[in-house]
Amino acid sequence: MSKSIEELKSLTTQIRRDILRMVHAVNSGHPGGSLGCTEFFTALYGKVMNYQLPFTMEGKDQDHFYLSNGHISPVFYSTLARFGFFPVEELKTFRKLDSRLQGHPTTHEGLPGIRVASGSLGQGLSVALGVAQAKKLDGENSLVYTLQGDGELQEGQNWEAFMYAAGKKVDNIISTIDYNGQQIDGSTDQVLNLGDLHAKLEAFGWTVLEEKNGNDLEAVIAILEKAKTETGKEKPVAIILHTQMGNGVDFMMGSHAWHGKAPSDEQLETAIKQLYLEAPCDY
Ligand SMILES: Cc1ncc(C[n+]2csc(CCOP(=O)(O)OP(=O)(O)O)c2C)c(N)n1
Ligand SMILES: [Mg+2]
Repeated sequence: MSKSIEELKSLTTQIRRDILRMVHAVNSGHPGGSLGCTEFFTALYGKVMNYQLPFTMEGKDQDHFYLSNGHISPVFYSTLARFGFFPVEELKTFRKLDSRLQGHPTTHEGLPGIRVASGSLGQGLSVALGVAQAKKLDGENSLVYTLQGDGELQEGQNWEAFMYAAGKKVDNIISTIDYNGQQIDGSTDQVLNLGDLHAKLEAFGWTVLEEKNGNDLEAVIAILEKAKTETGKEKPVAIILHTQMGNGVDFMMGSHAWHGKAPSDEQLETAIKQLYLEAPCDY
């Protein structure tokens, strides 16, 4: 059943609460990128993507999503749970031994919603392109969505995939880049400047859209819907989505420091107060 924008906005707050609780509980994991991509995931699973439950690996005649920057698994797992792929209770098992919710997504545990292992950066787009081409060969009209980190683009396999997608006219893919300007060791500018990413992707033959308000749910829905209208035109479609690492928690925002660090007990308490919900449904 389709949720209203107001319901989806509350859900982004709930997902942020989940992310912090999951990472805090095991004192490990990646809150920064997760908090920054919360609107993207909510928009995708709440409004934009065509999928059915129960989940099937093949997902015939359905849109698929591939997370390439697998370290932001907390936001992926919380989104899947909140949209009914598996019980919310299971978020408690994040990063525990024998859990289906490994620190980086894997497939052999059979967690509904996960179609590829990720965490070794750079591979997701290549995988998704294969799926997109298979869907075309099967005569499907479905779309394939991906998410990559901006720091992740320093991994060379992405550029092979960008070239391949345009060269083979894979026009049923919408590939979003989490453009938060941060990565594990500092800003992307300091570590390895991406230069004019928009111009580079265009030069590689992609249709490139850009959204400066990647933490505004309505703006994210709108840019994804616009991207859909650009599919089927013999060119792959990219969205450069400007987000803020750590968005929603004042002391985590905009710094690489929270790329992969858990909050202390006091920090969790402070953060949760900032993510107020009248009727939180914490697990
Ligand atoms: C192939 C590979 N190299 C290095 C790493 C270690 N690593 C994990 S996350 C990360 C930073 C990625 O930056 P970005 O994609 O911008 O993610 P963000 O910090 O914004 O969440 C690195 C280098 C990895 N997981 N895989
Ligand atoms: Mg980044």
